[in-house]
Amino acid sequence: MKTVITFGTFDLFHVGHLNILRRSAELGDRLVVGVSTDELNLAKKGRAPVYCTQERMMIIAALDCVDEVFIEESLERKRDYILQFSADILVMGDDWRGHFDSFKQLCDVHYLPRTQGISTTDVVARIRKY
Ligand code: C2G
Repeated sequence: MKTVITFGTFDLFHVGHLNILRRSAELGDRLVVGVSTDELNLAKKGRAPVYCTQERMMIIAALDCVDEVFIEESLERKRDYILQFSADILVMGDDWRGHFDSFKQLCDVHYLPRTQGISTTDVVARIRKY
C-alpha cells in the first residue's frame, strides 16, 4: 500500500485545494493531509486564517479523496510526519519547488503544478468587492 502525504493551510477551501488533493490521492492508495495550525500561519504570514484549525480540518476530513488528517504544528517537523505516517510520497504544489528535496532520501517528492487563477487571497479580494 502506497501512502501519500501532503500539507497545507487550506483556508477558504477552493478548487485549487481540491485539485491538488485529488491529484495527490491518485498517486497512491492512502492520502494523509497535515493541516497547519492558526499559530503557525500567524507566525509565517502575520495573520491568522479566516477559518480556524478545527474548521479547516473538518472540511479536509470530509473529502472522499482524503483518508486521514492531522495537525501540522511545525514546518520543521515534516521529517517526523513522513516517518510517523510511513509516507512513500510527499506532494506539494510547485510554489514549494525545491524546498523539500532533502526528503528524497526518505520518500519520493512530487511538486504538482498549482491551479492557475485561484488562491485564498483571490477569494478574499472577490468577497471584498461584494
Ligand atoms: N495550491 C494549488 N493551487 C492553488 C492554490 C494552492 O495547487 N491555486 C496548493 C499549494 O501549492 C499547496 C496546497 O494547495 O500545496 C495548500 O496550499 P495553502 O493552503 O496555500 O498551503 P501553504 O500555506 O502553502 O502550506 O507545510 C506547508 C504549510 O502547511 C503551508
